[in-house]
Amino acid sequence: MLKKLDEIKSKAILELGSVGGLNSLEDWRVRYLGRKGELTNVLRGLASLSLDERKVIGASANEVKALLEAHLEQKRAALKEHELSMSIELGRIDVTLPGHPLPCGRLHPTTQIVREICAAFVAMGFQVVEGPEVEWDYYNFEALNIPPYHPARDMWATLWIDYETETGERPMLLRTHTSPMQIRVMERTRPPVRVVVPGKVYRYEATDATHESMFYQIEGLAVDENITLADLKGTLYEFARRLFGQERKVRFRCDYFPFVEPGVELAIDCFLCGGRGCRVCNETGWIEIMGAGMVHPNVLKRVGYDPSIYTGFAFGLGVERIIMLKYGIDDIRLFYGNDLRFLRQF
Ligand code: YSA
Repeated sequence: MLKKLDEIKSKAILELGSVGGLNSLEDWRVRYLGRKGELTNVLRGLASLSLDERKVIGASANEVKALLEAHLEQKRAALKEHELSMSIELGRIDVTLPGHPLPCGRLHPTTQIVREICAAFVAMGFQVVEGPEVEWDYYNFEALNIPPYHPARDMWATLWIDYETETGERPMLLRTHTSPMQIRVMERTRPPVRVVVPGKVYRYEATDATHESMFYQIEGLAVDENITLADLKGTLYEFARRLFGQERKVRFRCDYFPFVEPGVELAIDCFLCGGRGCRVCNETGWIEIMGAGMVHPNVLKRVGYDPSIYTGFAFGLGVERIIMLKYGIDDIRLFYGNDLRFLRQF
């Protein structure tokens, strides 16, 4: 049987040399390696041999099989290459034709606007920093002048993390706003401070046309000597002009946030109804895009800044609301619905 195997090997390799095309190569494969091929027949015959014979002849047959398979692959590659160069030579393949376009992704509209807004503030001298989405109660509330059980906590419907300290407290949460980064930045820098902080925030809220439970905010903070409310207004007017153009109406109104004094809210006239009132603006004609104010002295004291020397302003804007205003989108839920028909428009 060993002799037979040797014969098959020599004959197969000899014949392979004269194979000139992919079709005759397939005939060769069937003749030697196919289910009813010569080598397979030898392997089938192993069953009638003794165990010792089977070991020797089986190993040898497998060697021959591996060798023939390797020759087959080599020959196939060589024939394919030859056929390709012949096709090019004969003009059957036009190598000057443009290739098939590769599918190409793009930036999500939120990412695009986050970058645009940050660039507007960078041009006004702000730096961009980022911070954690899983936060401590201390940064999200307490250091921002919102002690435990303060009713202002109800302004931010909070998603708490199931983590308990040794004393039984549950101080970990998904940040409800980017304001905790005000504290983190001030803790590690001295004035002058000028930063913007883009990032995701989370709220335990029912969704509707203008509310999501996960959305993006951009926080802004400027602290130095002699900063006044006029600086805040000037900066935010300039931002609104850069992003929405000169003709958009901007409204400042008093608002309350425990970490500012005074606090304001900035709104822009509704893109859909032009200020007459509709479902997007809750019949008010205005869409609120950010909260802002002068940093509360208690917040400055908490991070070791002397409020008799330093003052500052801060703001926090909702990114998706800004995109809605800019492009006339009437439902915030479109952003994270993963509908490519919507996303491809940006
Ligand atoms: C206020 C004063 C400061 O000195 C600094 C920051 C702030 C903002 C404060 N941290 C805050 O979160 N205020 S807010 O609850 O009114 O949200 C800010 C903006 O986020 C809103 O003006 C709105 O544009 C957007 N927003 C709020 N809830 C939202 C939302 N966007 C989408 N879905 C929601 N559920």
